[in-house]
Amino acid sequence: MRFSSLLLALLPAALAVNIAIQVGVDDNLTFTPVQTTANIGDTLTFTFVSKNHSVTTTTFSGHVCPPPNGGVGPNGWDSGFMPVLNPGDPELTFVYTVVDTAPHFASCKQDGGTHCRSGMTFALNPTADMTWDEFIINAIES
Ligand SMILES: *[C@@H]1O[C@H](CO)[C@@H](O)[C@H](O)[C@H]1NC(C)=O
Ligand SMILES: *[C@@H]1O[C@H](CO)[C@@H](O)[C@H](O)[C@H]1NC(C)=O
Ligand SMILES: [Cu+2]
Repeated sequence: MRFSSLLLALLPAALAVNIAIQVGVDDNLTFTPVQTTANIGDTLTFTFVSKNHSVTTTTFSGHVCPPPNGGVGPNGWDSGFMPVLNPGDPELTFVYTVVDTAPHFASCKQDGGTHCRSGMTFALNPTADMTWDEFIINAIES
């Protein structure tokens, strides 16, 4: 009993994976991929490849755009602005470690929300009730 609960406690960490997301591929206002599932302990590595974006959590609906400074929690995040002056610079990454199983919705806070309202959206662990497809519509209409 004790041994198996120890194993269960260690297993998620042992299997933690990193998920790579690119921000601004082709100079577009996009995250690639637009959504992912991840387990507690996994990391999301956002690499900024063009322009001057952020990845910042916001609300699923209502006042989606712009995401607020610091992001929307609990357990939200905000990369801050990441201007791509030297593409490929290792500084142009932001790593978020997944700490819960809740859905999280993120966008870019640039330009008073214009990137956000153009549909620059990302979902971590979306659910059947809170899908990325619905989130992007909420962002465009916000
Ligand atoms: C960028 O936008 C162009 C024009 O809409 C589109 O053809 C291309 O597939 C987009 N690239 C990505 C990575 O979304
Ligand atoms: C990036 O965007 C922010 C917010 O608009 C701005 O304050 C900052 O000066 C920009 N950085 C560069 C290098 O353009
Ligand atoms: Cu942006």
